[in-house]
Order: sequence, then C-alpha cells, then structure tokens
Amino acid sequence: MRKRMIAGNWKMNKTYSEGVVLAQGLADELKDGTGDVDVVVCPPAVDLKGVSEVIEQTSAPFALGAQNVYWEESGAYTGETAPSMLEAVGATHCIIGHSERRDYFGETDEDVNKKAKALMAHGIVPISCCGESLEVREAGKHVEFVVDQIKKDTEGLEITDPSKYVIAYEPIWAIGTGKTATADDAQEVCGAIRATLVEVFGEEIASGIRVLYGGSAKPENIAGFLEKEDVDGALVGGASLKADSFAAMVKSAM
Ligand code: G2H
Repeated sequence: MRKRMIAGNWKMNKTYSEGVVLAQGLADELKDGTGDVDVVVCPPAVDLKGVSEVIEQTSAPFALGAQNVYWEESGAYTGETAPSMLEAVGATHCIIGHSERRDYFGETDEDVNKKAKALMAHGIVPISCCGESLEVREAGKHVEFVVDQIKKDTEGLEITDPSKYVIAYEPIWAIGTGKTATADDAQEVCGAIRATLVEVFGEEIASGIRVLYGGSAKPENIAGFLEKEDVDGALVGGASLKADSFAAMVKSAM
C-alpha cells in the first residue's frame, strides 16, 4: 500500500523569518500528528536551515524538502546547491523538474534525470515533476507527452525502495491559474504514468511509487483527487503558504 503524501512547494515566497513563522504555525496545526500521511514542506533554499530547526525543536511531523539541486558534488557552479549541502541542513526530499524550472530556466528531461540520480545517491527523495502545456493538451497529446517525459526522467534509475522516488503530475495550464484539472483528468494521466512505471520498473516497484497531483490543489478540491486510484497525494503551491489551509489538506488526506 502506498502512503499518501502532501507536499508544499513554497516557490519563491517567504523570507527566512517568515518561513520560520510559517513552519511554526504548521507544526502547531499538525501537533496531533499526520496519521498515515507523509507531509513535506519545500521552502526556498535560504530558508531550509531555519525550517529544519523548527522541525527539530518542535518535533514537527513533517519532512524538509528543497525545490532544486545541482547534480555535481562541489566545484565552480556559481549559484547552485549540491545534494550533500541539502543533506547537511536536513533536507530529505527535493523537487526536480518543476515546469517553472523547465520554462524559465531551461531545465531538460536529461537534467531532471541527472538530478534524480544525484539525489538518490545521497538518499534524498526526488519529487520529480512532469506535465503538459495547454497547447499539448488541446492537441490531445497530453498522455503521450507525459509518458515520454517519464521515460526520459527515469532512464537508468535504480529503485529498490519505491517509497524513495515520487512523481508529481502537474498540468502546466492548471498551475497557479485557479483552473484545476478535474479528478478524472488527473486519473487519466496518473494512470498512464503508473502503466509506464510498470514498463520501466516492473509491477512491484511501480505499485509502490507515489504519484501526486499538482496544480491549484486546495482544501476545497483535494478530496476529489485523492479518491482516484492512481493519485496518491498532492504537490501544493499557493495553498501551502498558509498553515491552516495546508494543514486542512493534510487532514483531508488522513
Ligand atoms: C503547481 C503547484 C505546486 P499551485 O506548481 O507545485 O502550485 O498549487 O499554486 O498551482
């Protein structure tokens, strides 16, 4: 059985002190635990240490994730962060291949694949994003587009523990736009992702990999997504910036 996961992607929001306050608020909202749900918060890189300290001091029931990583171990890569650096501040998860990184910073499937391998070598769980543009969806090619991304993003990955690799399906047209995919839209693609994972890794591993939905997920709509067979949780942007709304989503998943 796959444990559900609710992950918050703060994107480029919250200064260090604001991040600490949000993490404290979330720790308080979730003080009674998160049941069988894995919860992850992914603040901006400069907030990681502060949120890590809040988690430690309050024994908060959530894990720490980064929003990006570089695949080299160290060296002359100005502005980048190595997996060991994430590990050193307590990050156990890391988002890779978010559509905003693909669109604005030119991240490719090859990069996403290298990042996944580098993270996994350090025991950090990748939350690997995929998803189609409106143009691709309107052309009716969304399933084949996402299947192709998954094949490229997972190429050569060695997965022995399927709980340590997570996929987030985020249709780009539904991100931060207020437009959500329907639960059936999400299931169509998440089901195709699962079938692709079976091809790549075999039934046993594929059945243990979490596939999250992302794109304007909020307290009001999360339950519908979670009812679907191949949707194992959510990657939440806007609604993760308030402790009460994010906690409400975690509670819906419990
Ligand atoms: C999709 C999502 C989180 P939002 O990018 O990754 O953001 O929930 O704001 O659409």
